[in-house]
Amino acid sequence: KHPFVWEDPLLLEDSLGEEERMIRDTAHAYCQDKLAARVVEANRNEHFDPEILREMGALGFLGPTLPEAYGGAGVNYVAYGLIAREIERIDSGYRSAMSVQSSLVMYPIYTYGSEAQRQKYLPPLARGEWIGCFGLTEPDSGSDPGSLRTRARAVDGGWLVSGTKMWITNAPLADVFVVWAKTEDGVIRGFILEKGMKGLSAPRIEGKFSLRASTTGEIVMEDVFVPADNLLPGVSGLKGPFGCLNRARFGIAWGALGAAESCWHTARQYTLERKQFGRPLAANQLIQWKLANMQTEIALGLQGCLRVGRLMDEGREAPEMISLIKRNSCGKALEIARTARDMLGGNGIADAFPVIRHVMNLEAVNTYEGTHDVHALILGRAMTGLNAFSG
Ligand code: TGC
Ligand code: FAD
Repeated sequence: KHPFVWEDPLLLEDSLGEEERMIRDTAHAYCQDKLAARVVEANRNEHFDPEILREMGALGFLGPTLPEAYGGAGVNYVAYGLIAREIERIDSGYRSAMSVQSSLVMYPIYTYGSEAQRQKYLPPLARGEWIGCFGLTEPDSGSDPGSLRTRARAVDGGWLVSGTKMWITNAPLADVFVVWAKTEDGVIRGFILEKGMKGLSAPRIEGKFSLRASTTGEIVMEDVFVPADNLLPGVSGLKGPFGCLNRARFGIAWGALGAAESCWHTARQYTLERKQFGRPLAANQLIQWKLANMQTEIALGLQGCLRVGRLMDEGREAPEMISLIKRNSCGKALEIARTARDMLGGNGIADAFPVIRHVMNLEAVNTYEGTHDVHALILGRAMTGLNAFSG
């Protein structure tokens, strides 16, 4: 009989290359040594330390798939997913900071930007010296970004951009803002705004009970003059922001399972140690059934992420595949976190354990970058040919 590795039941490890394992080990060590110690206070105090992005930059975790010539690490998408999983094993808020910088700011500048834009912005973003944010969502435009109202009016030498973006990760700390706006002909274009531009502000959103270790804000733009050179020349239409979202959603699919693994391992250890009715909680059938469900969903979910990662590395991914794994990982991770919280009894609500923090975080992770239900509708449309978004 071959041995059964309970924490890696389908031997994901065997499917990784040497370089992928090395990157994963580096990420694991950094997250356990440097992030784990900070997260409880950060979560209690709703604080994100920008130094974290500089540390991630030094390790090559920002824009890791981009070429080294622009400060990237030139690694594949599977490696990017493995990094996201290790970071989110600690906290979804830290993975958010990495995802936004890598997939939603550096990726569009690299893919849709001019050579001058790449040279100017990518190296400091890769080092974490500059912080980026991505403004698509608005107060009246969330799941339906095509309805966005931010406007860019052509003027001599550039554009005047006006509008409000809502729920923007990193916005209050950001130096660089990738903002999506409609020009006078109604076409969506991407603009790079910089901190300090007249008419630009990014107030912080207070009182979140999810992703408290990540800073979230608005972007308020009142006739901000944006030079013509700051328009992203390489794309127009919704496929611009969606191209970025495909990458970020892929990272979330891996990351959410990292958070789920943290909850599963905590619940297993806790129920092995905690005795009630004269024996460990883990000796009860109901507890083992819950642990088996967690193990099964995580193992299967990771295989799906790995498969999509390999297809991305071959350039064969369809966006619907990414919807499938983003939806599956986030929904399953949230369910696993809630179950683990219950298994810890009263201790399940205390931040001495990571579980309640993961529960709270995963509520937002299940909502952002396309809600659980919106991804179901994307898959439903692809399966039936019928669009259920609008009547
Ligand atoms: P639809 O007609 O489907 O598409 C319009 C155009 O976009 C193209 N497209 C895509 N291209 C590449 N990848 C994708 N995934 C794409 N999805 C659509 C499409 O081909 C079309 O192109 P063209 O050239 O024909 O014009 O547009 P719709 O208005 O019907 O959209 C429907 C829907 C629901 C799919 C979409 O709007 C959606 O996904 N909504 C969810 C919104 C969302 O995900 N927002 C995310 C905001 S950013 C964020 O949350 C960051 S959190 C980060 C963190 O902290 O980690
Ligand atoms: P709505 O679109 O109003 O949806 C509300 C509910 O209605 C959901 O359950 C949804 O599934 C459902 N629904 C919507 N349409 C349909 C339909 N057609 N059929 C059935 N049900 C439907 N955005 C950015 O641009 N940049 C960021 O950096 C960013 N960071 C974020 C960070 C946090 C912490 C959060 C919470 C959000 C962030 N977002 C960001 C915004 C995020 O992408 C949106 O919250 C998300 O897309 C959902 O939009 P909404 O909140 O307006 O909800």
